[in-house]
Amino acid sequence: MPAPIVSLEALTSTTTFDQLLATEKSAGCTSPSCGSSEKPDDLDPVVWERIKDHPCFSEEAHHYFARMHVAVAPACNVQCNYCNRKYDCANESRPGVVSEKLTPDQALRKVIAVANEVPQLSVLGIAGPGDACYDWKKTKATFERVAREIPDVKLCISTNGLALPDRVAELADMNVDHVTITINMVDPEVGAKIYPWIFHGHRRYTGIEAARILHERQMLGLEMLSARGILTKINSVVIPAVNDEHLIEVNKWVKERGAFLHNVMPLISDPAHGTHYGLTGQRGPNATELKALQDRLEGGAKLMRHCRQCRADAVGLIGEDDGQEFTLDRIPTEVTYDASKREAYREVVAHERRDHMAARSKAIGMLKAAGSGRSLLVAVATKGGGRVNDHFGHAKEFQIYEASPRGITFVGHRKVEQYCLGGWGEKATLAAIIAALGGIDIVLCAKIGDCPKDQLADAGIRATDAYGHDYIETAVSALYAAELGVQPLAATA
Ligand code: CLF
Ligand code: SF4
Repeated sequence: MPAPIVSLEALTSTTTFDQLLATEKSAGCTSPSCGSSEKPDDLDPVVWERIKDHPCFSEEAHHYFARMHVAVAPACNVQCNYCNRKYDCANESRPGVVSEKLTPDQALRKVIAVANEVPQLSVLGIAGPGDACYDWKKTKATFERVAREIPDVKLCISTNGLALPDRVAELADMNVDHVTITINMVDPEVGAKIYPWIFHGHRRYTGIEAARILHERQMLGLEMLSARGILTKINSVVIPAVNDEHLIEVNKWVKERGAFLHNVMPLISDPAHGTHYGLTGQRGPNATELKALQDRLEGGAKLMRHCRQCRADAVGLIGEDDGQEFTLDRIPTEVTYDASKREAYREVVAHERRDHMAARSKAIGMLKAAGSGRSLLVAVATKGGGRVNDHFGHAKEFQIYEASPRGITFVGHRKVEQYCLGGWGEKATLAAIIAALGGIDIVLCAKIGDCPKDQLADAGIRATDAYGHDYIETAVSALYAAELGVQPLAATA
């Protein structure tokens, strides 16, 4: 069996989340160089209950809970210019072949195996390759089997929306409470540049007519879901010079039709993927362009900023992918669900989240009281739990927070190569990490060696491990106060 992501030997009712994580991967870098949680104030309690364990629908939940995808529905009724079907569905994943397509029975076996080993698991998603609503029989059979065996796993789908109106009633009957629709346009003229054809009502449509039908079906599906109170997230692929400006209009349309979240995600395009866009040199947006668009969309439909464009067979916390540990050949042919680890984990998390929420409120209050117009961009190395708890050299991404008088906001993530491998830091990797951290004021991590710290300093980026294992918001507010001279900065900064 694959190793559990969290060591559960350590789980007791008094175990804290960070102690629990600290039992994992605790060997430091030896290179010298190298449940009933509180709801956020701005959310309706009923909505909070529905999203608090969903790592995509709640940014706060993604520190604690994991999703898994099963690739059971490979058929698709739309052709997108960013997809060539040999790869994961770009609706919900980064390009990369799915290791294996599964039958509903195989999918059930995999979900049970993951639930037994990954206590953070809270959501099962069907998110490509293909369309979950079009390849409906397999989607439905999978959801029915999983709901019977593990009723508390949330069911979630992603769809291009064309077949969605035909499935809304059944989705509601199956208690599917979270649906993602990929909506890249509300103007068929724009749509014709993204979709060469669709297949609908037993016939194929092309050009503007295809885009018009897709648009009408997407809007209808969204309205039907909203009318039934099902939470919707809209994913939009940002395609520079094709729909980037147009997404401001899309954001308005989906907000008016009750979308809960809008996730604008960068086009990933590479000739090696063999997609139309890849082969014709259509580029995706860079990080600055994406952030600028997200900032322009503030005030419209609420934005999701913590998406990692995960694979269609991803397993684990968002930002991690342990899918390769759960391929069919690595799980037993007979598996029986054991709820004990997930239940124990939830108890620990419930306690931890209450504590975290209180610390967060206090930290944000402090920031607001400081009354400065300054803002600070902080990169955090974390492996979950909302804490500064990863070593600089182990991080594969940094979570980026902005501290300002408005509060502390998660603004995105920056992916990096792991600097420290086998106890030694790689010079070339460090240069790439420093480049990836451009514009960051301060890096927070649980441990950092003198060499990377000095080189970061040379590039104008400060780094500190003085707040190791603190809550992220507590650490960020302390840094912010220190910047303003309200209190001294911790010693090693
Ligand atoms: Fe999967 Fe999508 Fe459900 Fe999440 S992913 S079907 S809503 S459970 Fe999440 Fe992955 Fe981004 Fe999707 S991070 S790509 S938004
Ligand atoms: Fe590919 Fe998904 Fe588009 Fe279908 S809807 S063509 S699977 S990206």
